[in-house]
Amino acid sequence: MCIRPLRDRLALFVAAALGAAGLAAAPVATAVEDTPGIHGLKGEYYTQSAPGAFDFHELKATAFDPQVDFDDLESRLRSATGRSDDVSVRWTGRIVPERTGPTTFSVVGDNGFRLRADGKLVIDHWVDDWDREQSAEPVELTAGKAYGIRIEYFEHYGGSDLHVRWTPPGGTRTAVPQSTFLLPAGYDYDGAVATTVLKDGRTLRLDFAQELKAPPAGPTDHLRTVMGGAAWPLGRARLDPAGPASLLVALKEPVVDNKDGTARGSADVRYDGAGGLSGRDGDVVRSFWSSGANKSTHRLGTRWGEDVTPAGAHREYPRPQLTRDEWKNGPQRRAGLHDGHPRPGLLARRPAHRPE
Ligand SMILES: [Ca+2]
Ligand SMILES: [Ca+2]
Repeated sequence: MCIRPLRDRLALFVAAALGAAGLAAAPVATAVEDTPGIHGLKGEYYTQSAPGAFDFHELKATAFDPQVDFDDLESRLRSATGRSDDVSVRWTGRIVPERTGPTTFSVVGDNGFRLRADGKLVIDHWVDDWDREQSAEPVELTAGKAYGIRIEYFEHYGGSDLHVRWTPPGGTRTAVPQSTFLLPAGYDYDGAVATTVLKDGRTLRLDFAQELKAPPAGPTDHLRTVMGGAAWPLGRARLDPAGPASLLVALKEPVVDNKDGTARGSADVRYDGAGGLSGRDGDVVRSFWSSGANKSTHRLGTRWGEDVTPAGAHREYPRPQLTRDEWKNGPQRRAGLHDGHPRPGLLARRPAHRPE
């Protein structure tokens, strides 16, 4: 869970600390509310007015996005807007760097994008292409200060992905981590701030920025979860014994993934606000749409599967499904050949129109 309260700290919003190289405008400090910070961005998903318009025509859904590092946006765009082409997304919030010094942002995606930091356009690639990474000029950031950030993106057709990265001072290029993002000032959000498919592949954990009351029976009727584009059946929900700010939801079918728990894709969770979830203070949790990592290590396989490699086939690989008392169709096929007729299988593979 990535909640890092900003209590007891007055974050400053410093205008003009970012922007075109060489600009040295006097910083304009603005107080940010002294409340716990929720790490993530507000994502607004729009349909475009026409194919190829690349505009923000009709707002269809608002999401909490922990970060902008999507390998495949298709199912998310469809879930938000009903379609996965001709869609635009705007993410807004603030970024609080951990190190002071020159910081380089870069973005790569399919299709166009632009990035504003502290109100200044630092990457402008509103271009209908894909997989051409764009890097901004390094900008001077100050650790602990909050800078406004806005990422805009459009998907035309075909595949869709987007990765917003940075190279902090003395660091290496990585996806901008969730821990550095804050929601926009004044945006009141009380939904899940992290959603994770746990290692067992059978549990979905929803983390909140507040402690919850024990959920009533059946709140999962009001939750909808999509894994890899497929709606996933849910069981009962309960408070996490490790902490009442998390909800554990049983998955009726295990989510299959790789043995390292690092597979691509995400868990996509929507709550309609009517399932009786409430904070410990009694405030009802409103509807939300969130997403997060799939860390399942559950794999489909036999108990011998881990022993077989390309270089070491199992000598006696058990095939119980091929055990039978007698072979029932062998004699008929052989009988056909003896009679001078081809086997039925050979007839089926003959081309429909053979040259005479
Ligand atoms: Ca698409
Ligand atoms: Ca595309």
